[in-house]
Amino acid sequence: MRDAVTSLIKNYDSTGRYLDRNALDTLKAYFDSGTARIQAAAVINSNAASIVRQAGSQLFEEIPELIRPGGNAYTTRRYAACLRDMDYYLRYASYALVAGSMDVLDERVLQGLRETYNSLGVPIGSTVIGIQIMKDIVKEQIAAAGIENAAMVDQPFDYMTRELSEQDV
Ligand code: CYC
Repeated sequence: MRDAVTSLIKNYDSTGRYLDRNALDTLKAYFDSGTARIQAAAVINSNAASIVRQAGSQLFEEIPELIRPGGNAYTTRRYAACLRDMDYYLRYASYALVAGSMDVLDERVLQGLRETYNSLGVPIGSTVIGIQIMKDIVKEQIAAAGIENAAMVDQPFDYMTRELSEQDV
């Protein structure tokens, strides 16, 4: 599992180069955004349960078929599995934000997920909508907390969305 710093070092080390201007600019941008990343993670951590609950309600309001008989989130077991999955996405998004790298998402969340979802009939389009709803709620709360320069918050949510939706060619 890598973060912004270890991925950069790995790249330079593999070709035996000293850190050049580009590398230093990348590092500087990462460290400059450090406080905002940590503040964003703090907002997520202290509101996680309510973010998941609110996003779930909004998702089932937008796509009520999910919780009707025949829907993938119908029965309390599957309803709970869906909220649990949303909680996974939120928690791992907070890790990726702090790491400044999407590597943790590839390694811990996305690997094999599409195949699992397809085999269980979990609708990917609806999952993507759920992830985007969480992103919007998180962004609202971050703005309300007065955290500036938090543009990076979109990244992990958009990354999971994109990777989940990607079709095999
Ligand atoms: C199931 N979600 C699962 C399963 C996995 C994950 C592995 C199958 C095993 C199980 O039921 O626990 C996902 N597991 C993960 C992820 C990680 C992991 C991401 C990384 C930490 O370890 N159904 C819907 C909604 C959506 C949903 C759109 C919620 C957004 O209609 C989710 N996921 C959902 C449901 C199941 C599931 C309902 C149960 C499906 C079933 O058993 O029939």
